[in-house]
Amino acid sequence: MSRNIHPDQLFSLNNRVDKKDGKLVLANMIWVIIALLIGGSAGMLQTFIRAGMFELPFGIGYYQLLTLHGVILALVLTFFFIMGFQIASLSRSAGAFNDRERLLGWIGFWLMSAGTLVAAAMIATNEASVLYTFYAPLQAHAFYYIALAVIIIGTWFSVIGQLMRYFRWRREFKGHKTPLLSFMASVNNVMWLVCTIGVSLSVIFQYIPWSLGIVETINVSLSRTLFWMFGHALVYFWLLPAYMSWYVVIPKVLGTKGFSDNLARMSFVLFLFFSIPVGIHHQLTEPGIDAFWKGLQVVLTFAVIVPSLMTAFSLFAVFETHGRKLGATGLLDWFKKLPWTDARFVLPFLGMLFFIPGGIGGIINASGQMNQLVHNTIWVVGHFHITVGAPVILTYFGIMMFLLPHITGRKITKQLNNMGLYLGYTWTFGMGLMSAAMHFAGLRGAPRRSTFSEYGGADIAQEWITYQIMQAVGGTFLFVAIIIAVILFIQLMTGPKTAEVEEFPVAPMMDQSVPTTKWVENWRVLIIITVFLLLIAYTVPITQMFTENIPDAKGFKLW
Ligand code: HAS
Ligand code: CU
Repeated sequence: MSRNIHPDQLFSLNNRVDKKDGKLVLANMIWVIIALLIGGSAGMLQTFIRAGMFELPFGIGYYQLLTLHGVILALVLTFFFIMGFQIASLSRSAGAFNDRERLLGWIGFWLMSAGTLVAAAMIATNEASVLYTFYAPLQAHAFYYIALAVIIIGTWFSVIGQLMRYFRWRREFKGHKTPLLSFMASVNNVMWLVCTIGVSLSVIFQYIPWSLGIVETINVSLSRTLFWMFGHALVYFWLLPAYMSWYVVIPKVLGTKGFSDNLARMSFVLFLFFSIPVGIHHQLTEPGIDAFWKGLQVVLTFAVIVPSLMTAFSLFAVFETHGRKLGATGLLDWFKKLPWTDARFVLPFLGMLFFIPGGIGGIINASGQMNQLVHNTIWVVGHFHITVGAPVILTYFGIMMFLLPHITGRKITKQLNNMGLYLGYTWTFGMGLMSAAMHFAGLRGAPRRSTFSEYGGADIAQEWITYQIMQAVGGTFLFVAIIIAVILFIQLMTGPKTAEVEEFPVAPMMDQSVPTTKWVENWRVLIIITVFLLLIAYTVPITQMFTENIPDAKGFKLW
């Protein structure tokens, strides 16, 4: 195709998600709705149990329910959403998938579905109450680990199909910068392929042989380190689709341009570099890793805060310039000019507000000394509910508001828009209350990953009760919000079809026609730097886990 095509023309080549791609997107989104309902119900019950108000019937265990909650929400819901949204983003910005690329998406979808069903069966039969982090030496049934591996392999198929779509665009429009959304999805996908290597090696060579009884013991430090090499990048794998929407979708919803294409790409590249070599910040209190390497990974963790600060800066810039264009004067008047009745804006905006304390909490966690105080407490649970449980999920909801009608040929009605607003406010109230209570209880020493106990009537445990009741109230509001969400999403997909179809908003950037810095799309360089940083951060600590004489552990089944 022509090299001389004008960038503005390229920008508006595709206005819709292709119909066949849309089916694949929808299949993924249906899993999201199912997972939300099951995982959310489990969550509410947990808050009741922890408040000492409820006991599970039929011999169901607390940790069994907690495993279900974590796996279904943190892995299943997010993975299906991310695959669906990224496929839609590529199809919308780069153009329809070809048959081969789409087939990979479907194979991925079916593998992920099969893995999910087997993992759910293992949890339901109480063979895998080991939580979503599956820390050794707790030992689940081999099928649980195999099922998780199949889910990950499913995402690889889908991701490779998406990357093939992106690279086909690059060949077709040689010399032009790729559409921003497609570039962002590709960064997330490459990060995913690199970070999942560690956990896959651990599952294949450690967990599966050990749970099958082929070997008797497991190297615990190694398994946890390989898990977190993936586990921290995982949190950005959840976050980056939300950032895609904040950079590209939100400005269009406001009716304005995004701040900077070059800045957005740079921020994503920094995520690629720094998301993986930081996993040890989850193991700061663990033995077997030298203080020096913990310190180094803490420094790298502070580096990965920078692209989030760049994102916050871009958002403020967009909001302020937009408000001033509408006539705002004074320091903060622009705030009033934001579209407060549009659910496509309000849902993610509430998420952004959550991310301010969420980010601050992350920085506290990452600070070595303060981590000692919070690590094993429910503070950390509060932290991840105001990161993945609010900014990320509220933005996912905001995306589903337009994506579901867009691919099924409908429009958001006024009534559904209002339901979206109620969803946002109910969720915000519930999550705000629950996670604030978790943070405060954590500071008073309330443990994480534990069921209700009065600890023999200890005074300190009495202090936690009020917070636990607040958590249960918050959990109830969240459950109400989930019911609203499920009804809303079903209506968005099944209402009467309309002649005019809801748009998938994609904004041009203020520097849209400026070419991008060359190396930013030089994937060879990007991957080399990513792997290089990974090796610097992990080679010595992992070598020490093999060479130092720490005994391996046999498996435990404590439930
Ligand atoms: Fe975290 C533990 C450090 C971000 C998720 N984290 C967890 C766990 C999860 C999780 C799930 O260093 C627990 C895992 C487990 O099961 O054990 N986290 C950080 C740091 C960041 C961070 C430094 N975490 C996240 C995100 C997550 C997430 C994002 C999910 C999506 N986290 C930790 C550490 C631990 C940890 C330790 C281990 C704790 C332990 O001891 O176990 C940073 O990336 C945060 C940077 C973010 C910012 C905020 C930028 C703000 C923005 C919004 C702007 C708002 C606007 C609107 C514009 C600097 C972009 C405002 C408008 C107005 C008008 C006001
Ligand atoms: Cu982390």
